[in-house]
Amino acid sequence: MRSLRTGLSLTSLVAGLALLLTAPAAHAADTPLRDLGAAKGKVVGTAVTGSKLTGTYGDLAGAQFSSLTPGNAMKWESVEPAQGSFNWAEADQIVAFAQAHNQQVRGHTLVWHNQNPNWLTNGSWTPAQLTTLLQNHIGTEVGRYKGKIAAWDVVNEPFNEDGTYRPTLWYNGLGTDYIAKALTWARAADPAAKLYVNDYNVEGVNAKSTALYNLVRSLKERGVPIDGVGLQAHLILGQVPSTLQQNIQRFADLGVDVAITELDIRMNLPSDSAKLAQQKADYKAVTAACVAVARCVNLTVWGFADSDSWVESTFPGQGAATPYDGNYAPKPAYYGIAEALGGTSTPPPTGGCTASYGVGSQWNTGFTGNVTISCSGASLSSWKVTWTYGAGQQITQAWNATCTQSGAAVSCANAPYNGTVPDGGSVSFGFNASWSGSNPVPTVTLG
Ligand code: 9MR
Repeated sequence: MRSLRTGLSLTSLVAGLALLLTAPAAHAADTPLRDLGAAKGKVVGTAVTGSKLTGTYGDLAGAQFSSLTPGNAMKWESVEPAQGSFNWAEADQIVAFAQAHNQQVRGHTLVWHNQNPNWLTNGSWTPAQLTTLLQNHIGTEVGRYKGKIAAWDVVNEPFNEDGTYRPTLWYNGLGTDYIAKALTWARAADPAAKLYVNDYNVEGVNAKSTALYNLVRSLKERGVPIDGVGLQAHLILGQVPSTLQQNIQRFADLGVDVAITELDIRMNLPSDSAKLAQQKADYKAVTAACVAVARCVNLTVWGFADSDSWVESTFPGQGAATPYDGNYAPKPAYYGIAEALGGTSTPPPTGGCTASYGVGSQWNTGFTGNVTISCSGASLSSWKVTWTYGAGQQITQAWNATCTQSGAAVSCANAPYNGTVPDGGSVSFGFNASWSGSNPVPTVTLG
């Protein structure tokens, strides 16, 4: 409660609350994805970064999703950066957030060739040492979160594109049996967690997914614990594999669950309304394929907002791969997921432009406000935003817009230089105003 001691902190707290309430308000009536998914027997998840689980990002992560996957926090380099020295802070934080929001956690990932600590990658290990290292790692991490993880991506990305085994630290040292061993150790450490093998480019029927299929079949024949396969689904616009549902079904028929674990659909930038409409269709097709197969239990996006995606830094010139834009406004893709889960769409599926009102800071007689106009699947060449103040607030000065107030009615139009709001972009303006008594947030209209 230290932040309540000073007036300044109190006003910024009030201002922060006003922003929280207003940012997603344009679509407040939409049923959250997690509820739509529940009605279809599907868990809907997102990858998250622990430090961002606050403000609008935290609100959306908690409200829209019923499963969280730590994007990086549970990887070996994160949890044991120096041998024997552990850092569980971000992973613990994400697990606690999930529990507070009645969400599952997908643990990601125990055995991988990437994001291992240097001491492990650069070490020279005998097979016996590697066995001990891996067994201890799995026992320690799975044991720490025993009872709190719905599913573990035990082994990540074991295959090459042609379906041969990827030559990793683990494969080179221990042979193919590292997979069976890892699964067995994970089962011993948390018998309730579902155990997955996870890979990319295995969404359609192809050489790599067939190798995964053969692995799962052989593990089951040998009695090795395996509960599911993760299809990462890092897809390219317009390229959802036509055999996606068939592929999900063949794994289900083997007797394992399927999860879409890391869905994103990237496009060449900049985005425009045609690309966003295609992306909506693609998200809808992937979701529908999962809905069509009962054993497809979880659909997880790899970051829910374009500003939090790995794509733009990894594929120069590509991006806009997630269901929310960089201002946390839902894109057509969001409505593609929602519709495939049985939800209805507002606003129109082709997208549109919205205005949101926020209070930046507030003091005893005045406050600074801001309005952001965002477009997704549409654009503007000029704009006007109107609202009615409910408690006598009075605008005294505005910037980046021309504002007039008559009684309670406020009307703000673009300045000569900022009428254009591109598809996928936004424009903001600010103002100072007076208030007394209360300062309720008005409903703004873009017209
Ligand atoms: O989202 C992760 C990103 O922040 C990391 O920099 C990257 C490093 O490899 O890993 C990303 O997540 C990957 C996931 O763990 C496994 N499948 C591919 C994902 C995207 O690279």
